[in-house]
Amino acid sequence: MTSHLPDGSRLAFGTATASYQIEGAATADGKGPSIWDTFTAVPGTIVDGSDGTAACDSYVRYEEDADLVKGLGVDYYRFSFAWPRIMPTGSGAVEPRGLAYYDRVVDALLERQITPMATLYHWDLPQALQDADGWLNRDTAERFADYAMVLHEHFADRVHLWATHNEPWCAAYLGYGSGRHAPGRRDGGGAHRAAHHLMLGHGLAAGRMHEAGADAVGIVLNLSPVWPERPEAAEAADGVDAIRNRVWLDPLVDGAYDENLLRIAPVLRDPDVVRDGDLELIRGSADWVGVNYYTPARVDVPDEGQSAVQSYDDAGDAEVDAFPGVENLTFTPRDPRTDIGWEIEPGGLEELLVTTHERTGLPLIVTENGAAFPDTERTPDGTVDDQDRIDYVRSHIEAVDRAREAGADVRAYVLWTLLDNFEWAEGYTKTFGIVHVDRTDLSRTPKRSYEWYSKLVHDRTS
Ligand code: PNW
Repeated sequence: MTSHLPDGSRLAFGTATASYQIEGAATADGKGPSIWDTFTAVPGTIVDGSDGTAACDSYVRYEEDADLVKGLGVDYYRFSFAWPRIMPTGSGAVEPRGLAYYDRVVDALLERQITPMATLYHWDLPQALQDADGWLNRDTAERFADYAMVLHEHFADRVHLWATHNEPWCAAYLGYGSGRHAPGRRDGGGAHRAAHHLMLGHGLAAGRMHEAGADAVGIVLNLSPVWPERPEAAEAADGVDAIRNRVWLDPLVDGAYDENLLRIAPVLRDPDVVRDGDLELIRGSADWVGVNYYTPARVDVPDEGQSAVQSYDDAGDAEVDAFPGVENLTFTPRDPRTDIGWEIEPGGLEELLVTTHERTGLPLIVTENGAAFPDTERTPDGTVDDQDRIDYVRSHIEAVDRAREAGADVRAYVLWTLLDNFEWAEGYTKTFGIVHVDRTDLSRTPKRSYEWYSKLVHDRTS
């Protein structure tokens, strides 16, 4: 039986966005509030004080966006559904105007021969579910599966390639551990509990979608190679690997959490949290794994006498919070780095794809890869001349090619992102787009990286 995954005969290409980051129209057509609407309203949460109220106005400009995707010549467009547009309070009544918006988006793609790759959850949880404790509450996993089935039933005739969650690590550890993302809680134990409930939601949704005939249901993970700086850091690195990578892959592959993870996350030993049958349900529930890769994690522990916690990013902070007694962990990226401080190391992607394929035996899709750089250089005609972004993407596609040659079953490369958009806690200050979006009139202007990617895709797919 042929499945709806790209077949891998050549590397397929795509580009990606996410609902809250591009749509705007925060209250249009019956949409309920999400945790990101609530979180961004709290002073101090977003570096420039911005929010997704306008974002890129893709709720209105989706046809122009679809034309831009078409111009790239890519096979796939990865986008996400906003749960509170479909079910304004997270459960119960379905909002037909929300479904109608995604009908327009999906049809615009199909008319242009672009295959939709749909993510069910890219972090915009309905606020009503957060009022009942969000991902700390096991019931949210059940509500997620119901929501997944509403979308599957409505779109199964046109959408065949599905991802349940995007980066549950961010939802759990940034949302409930460091508090840098919505809902802004700071509680390491809560982060691990949320992680389990996210995986449970994935397992429940995937199980029901499979029963209804779906054959390409995956999960998108921000896995990361974890490299100890020296032998003394090996144990700390193992702990980071546990909550970056194994907490997702072990239940998917083995239906278990390993001993080292359970030591770091004792809440996962609680039989009221991880109930009988949960892990069996999650095991084998994914047809493919999406890998989002930006940078490796270099872990060190300070020498005797030095005690300062030094963590370079949100990721580090979340893990420091989640580790009881491991406050001496450090994450120090090497140069060169992108504008967001993330080390540029394409070798990390090659290694990650090879090890993730070995670990899971599943088809892989690079569901996100890209770079934030400021739009300072211009060509004489005013086009953003983002050679640094071109170099980043080129070197990472070469890493994917090497991983495929080494036997990793990588089916597609999806560039993050089509449009400069709302970059979460960074607001509009960090731009990952291959299309510039003017913040005053939201007009779109392709950057040089857009022209470059379009040529690469045309050369490799024709
Ligand atoms: C991912 N961190 O977010 C998301 O899937 C995208 O929505 C986002 O725009 C993209 O990567 C670029 O950031 C992340 O702090 C946000 O470790 C933060 C972290 C990782 C991923």
